Amino acid sequence: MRIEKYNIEEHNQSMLAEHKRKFDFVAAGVKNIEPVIQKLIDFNVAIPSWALGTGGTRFGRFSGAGEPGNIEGKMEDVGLLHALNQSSGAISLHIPWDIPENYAAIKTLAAQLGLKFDAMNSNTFQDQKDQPLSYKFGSLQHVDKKVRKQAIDHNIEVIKHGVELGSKALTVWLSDGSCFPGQLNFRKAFQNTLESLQEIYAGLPADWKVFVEYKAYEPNFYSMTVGDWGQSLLYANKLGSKAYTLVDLGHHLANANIEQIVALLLMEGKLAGFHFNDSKYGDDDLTVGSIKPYQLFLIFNELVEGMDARGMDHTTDLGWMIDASHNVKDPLEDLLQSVEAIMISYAQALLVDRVKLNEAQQNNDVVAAQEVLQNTFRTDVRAIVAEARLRSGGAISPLQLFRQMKIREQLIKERGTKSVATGL
Ligand code: LRH
Ligand code: MN
Repeated sequence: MRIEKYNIEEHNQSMLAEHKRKFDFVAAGVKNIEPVIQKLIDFNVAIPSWALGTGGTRFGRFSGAGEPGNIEGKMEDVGLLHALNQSSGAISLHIPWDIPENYAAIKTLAAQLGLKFDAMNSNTFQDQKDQPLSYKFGSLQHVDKKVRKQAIDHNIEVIKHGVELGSKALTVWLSDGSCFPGQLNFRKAFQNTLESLQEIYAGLPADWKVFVEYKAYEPNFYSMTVGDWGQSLLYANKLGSKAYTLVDLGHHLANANIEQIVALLLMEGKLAGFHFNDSKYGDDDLTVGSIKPYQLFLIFNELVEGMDARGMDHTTDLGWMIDASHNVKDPLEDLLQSVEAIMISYAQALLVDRVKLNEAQQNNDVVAAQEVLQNTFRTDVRAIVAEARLRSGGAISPLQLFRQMKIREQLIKERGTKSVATGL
């Protein structure tokens, strides 16, 4: 199914008066609002192909209905999100969950839906049915060179798919590690992984990047061979200028100061970008901004400050991706909420009075510094985000229109209740 322009226009017409009242109120309090709106219009978040169906845990999965059963259906769903919010114009594929059979047809469909192909994701954390060697004891770290070769070849194959589709980056997340003390020689595991990544790096086209994603634990529960930002940065620095560190918000130990990690990776020019989600305990992959919205704002505050300090392009110089899993929500509604939370935090970070903040920091005026940030965090910018959507042809309230148009019901009519999306 497709959302037509008139669907959006009818919705916006019915919401316009209320929206204008709210927008005029908040705009009155913002100096120089036009560049902020333009930045919001230009900003896009990539949608993970593995998060368009219902997720689950080891304790169970309560399947949803009308899920996309193939890559074309997944692209259609991302196209629906993008039609509604004009901020989801890219899809991030995971191989082998989404192997593109016919590149030309997939690219034509992407063009029709206004979608680009963001970073490609390899998968050496599962054994495929016809796979000769198992990744039970790791992949790029494995003590057996044959297993490492198998994993390297898979990553090279993923790059090939990406080149055909116009992607410009490979994300490598490794479940490699150990579950018990003594199981692994940490130094050898690091060196095997580095050597393997160097072979993958050598296979990167000149204009590509490789994103090294770290994670503190799960599925290994004693050590992970890319366990934190320091280890990922060690790999990225040893690999070369095309290697960067990817920050998945759910991959930290409790109470980690992620905004400080972001500030330092940016300072080093080694920040790849993000897998946005939220969590209260572990890698819960919950809706962005649903548990710790202030942390998300503080991360965007460091991003805007750090990117502007380096003259970076907010839209293109970092990878903006969601990585979430939906156990109890409709996947598309969950993703609409996540994109909205990201746009709100970005808008607030763009409104921070950096002159006043810098002054307070220079005067060690701790109270004034906190007031600058919290005044902005407590500013309701939703009408500014909606105005950016309105001007770029999106819906003033994407979630409301998704429900008013009964889109899930229409997808169920088209796909039935049994279709299951590959992914987590
Ligand atoms: C690992 C991870 C990684 C993906 C996977 C689906 O936890 O965040 O980014 O490959 O989720
Ligand atoms: Mn991730």
